[in-house]
Formats: sequence, structure tokens, C-alpha cells
Amino acid sequence: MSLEQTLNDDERLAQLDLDQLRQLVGLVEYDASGDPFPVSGWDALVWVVGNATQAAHFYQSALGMELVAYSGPETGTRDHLAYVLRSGAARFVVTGAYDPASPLADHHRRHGDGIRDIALSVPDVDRCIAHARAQGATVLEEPHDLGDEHGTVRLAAIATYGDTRHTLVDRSRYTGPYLPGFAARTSSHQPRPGRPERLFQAVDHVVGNVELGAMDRWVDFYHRVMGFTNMAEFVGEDIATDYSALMSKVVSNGNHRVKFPLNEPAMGRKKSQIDEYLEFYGGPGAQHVALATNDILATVDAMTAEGIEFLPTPDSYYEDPELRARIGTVRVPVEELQRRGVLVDRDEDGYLLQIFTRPIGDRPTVFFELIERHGSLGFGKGNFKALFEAIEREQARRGNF
Ligand code: TYF
Ligand code: FE
Repeated sequence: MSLEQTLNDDERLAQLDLDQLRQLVGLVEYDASGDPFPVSGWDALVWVVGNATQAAHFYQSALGMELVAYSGPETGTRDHLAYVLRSGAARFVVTGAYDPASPLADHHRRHGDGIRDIALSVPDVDRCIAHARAQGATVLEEPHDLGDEHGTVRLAAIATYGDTRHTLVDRSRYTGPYLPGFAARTSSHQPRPGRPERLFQAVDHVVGNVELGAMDRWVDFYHRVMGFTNMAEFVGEDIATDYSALMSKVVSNGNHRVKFPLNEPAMGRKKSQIDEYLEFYGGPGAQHVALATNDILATVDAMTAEGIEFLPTPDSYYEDPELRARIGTVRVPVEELQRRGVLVDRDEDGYLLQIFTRPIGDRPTVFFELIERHGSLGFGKGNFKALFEAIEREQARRGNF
């Protein structure tokens, strides 16, 4: 699969070109011919929330997304509502129960707001499912076509950690706004004057939190079932016991567009942030979504103006001479980063800028990261100490540390 072929129609529509994507999310060239489970990229992150109508408003006002489609009783879906939102290549679907007997109501009672489905775009659904089944994966939905006047989508689904699933989607023969059953719907929301047109361009990575001792099993699942490979960054016992209270490994698909860090709790001095997540989510699930932006300062400013709260970073972070030397020169003055609490990490390939929000819902579970990559293919390992201290201060405010 050439890099050009990995660009799907949505991304062409979003006017993202390969060079932009390469920088934004660290895309690489790879040979898909020997890949038993070729994945071209993200299709959608499907959220279950307590109130999809209000969440759709939040994603438009606070995250600057654009409403593109809707399904509900008016379009023939009797048990739940779904709103489809876009920002560049990223697609979120927020769903909520309409009928109290909907399985989504039960999902929400157990997990609170969260990601139920990390849907992936694949060129050959049937081939992926055949391989996944042979590797012992749980097939939740057999390959099937959904069609309407806009064409046909082929879909299937497999189970991953907790109640999370991967729907596999081939929409190459479909021109509708999302899936059959959805009607095109546009935003009535008017962004504030002066706000950048788009606050993020793509999903960079989605992190999964799994139970103590389960990380290597899930890494193995992504290797065997989905043909993913390890990325360099990992946090082992040595670092974990010092300050992070988690262990982490990262797997990615062939072109590196889909990256899954997997965390498990480690025994620190106090309760691990991963244990807090597992307790309040009611088991394993998606912990954070990193959103790729090419102007993290403008994005932070716009989101802050809309009431998004970011984890504060102490001034000592920017004043630490060792860190300052490691940061070197980045594209903006360090004072601009300091004013907003943006973190910097550098490795042999380049650097990245990143910042984390507080949990976005009622439970101390899911949050967002903003990331601006300049060559670095890492995840901010150099910031773990500062970041985890900030997270622990938040845990303490909640009485969970
Ligand atoms: O995706 C990552 O691995 C980084 C680091 O609670 C990280 O963003 C890991 C755990 C966490 C927050 C960030
Ligand atoms: Fe991250």
C-alpha cells in the first residue's frame, strides 16, 4: 500500500495532504503485502455518553468540531441517538440511549461517558476477520454490508479490552455522510469570531488502560490478531516504581497512523492513576485520546476560552536547567509554552509539544491530550515525571490518592 493509498476520501475532503499527515501523526511508508490485517487508519471514535444531544454541542463549542450527520427516531433508529462530528481527518460519533431499555443505557450506567468503539478503516474487512478468527479473537459482528442510496459499507467487529470493540469499516464504495441510517446534518453552532477554523486535524493515538498483569497479553493480542508492531517507547518497572505508577508499551499499525499505548497499573507509593481509572470506569477502557494539532498554542487558547481545563504545569518545569537544555530551541519562545503549561519532549528524531486536559466527564476517567509533533515519534516519556505529579495532585483533590 503506497502512502497515497492510505489517504482516504475523508482526508482528501479535509484537505490534509501527505506531508501534513506525516508531520502531524508520524506517518511512515510500509509494505502491506505481507500484512495479515492491513489497517489504513482511524474510522471513528464512538462514544457512549449520558446525553448525546448535549455532548454534540460540547464537541462543537469546546472542541471546535463540525456536526455532519445524525441518526435517531426521526431517521428510523428507535433506541438511541447518534451525532457524527468531524475535525479534519478525525471523526467522533457520540451516542446516547433514547429508549431506557437500550443497551447504551446499561453501558453508561457501568462506565459513565467513554469510548465504546475504536473503529478502524480497513481495505478488506473479510480478510481481517478471517485472520482475527484464526488467531482466536472474539468476533462480535460477522462481516456484512449496509446499504442505502449512497452505496454500500462493509463492516465487522471484534472485541478488545474491557467492553471496548474495534469495528472494521470499508467505506470505499460509500458516499453518504457516515453510515446508512444517518442523515446529513450541519452545525447551527457559530464559533466565536477569531477562533481558528479547526482546533485539531487528526487523532494521533488512543491509550488503553488494562488490569494489573494484562498489558503484555493485550500487546500480544495486537501483535497476533491485528499484525501491529511495538514502537520504541515503553515504561518498564524501573521507571514505574520511581514515579509513574504505571507500565506502558505502545503498538502501532503498519503505517503508524493508528497507535495504541497500553497502560497497566504499577505498585507505587499510593494508588496508581490507572487503578483510579479502572475503579471508576468499571474495568479496562480507553483512557485518553491524543488530538494532533499544528498550532498547539492557538488550540489551547481557543479551548481555554471555551472552558476546557488543562492540567497546570509548575514554573519549576520550565526553570529546570537540565530540562531547559534538553528542550533546546523549539518553534516558539519557552515563555509562550510556560504561560499555557505546554510540555516539551525531545528525542533523536525531533521534538513534540503536548498538554493534557482534566477528565472531561463526571468520572475521573477519560481525558484528551493535544500533541504537536516536530519529528518526534514518541509519546512524551521525558514528561512522565512532571505529568504524573500533576495527575497525582488532581487525584489528591478528589481524595483518591
Ligand atoms: O500516550 C502516552 O503514553 C502519553 C503519556 O496517564 C501518558 O501521553 C501516559 C499515561 C497518562 C498520561 C499520559
Ligand atoms: Fe498520550
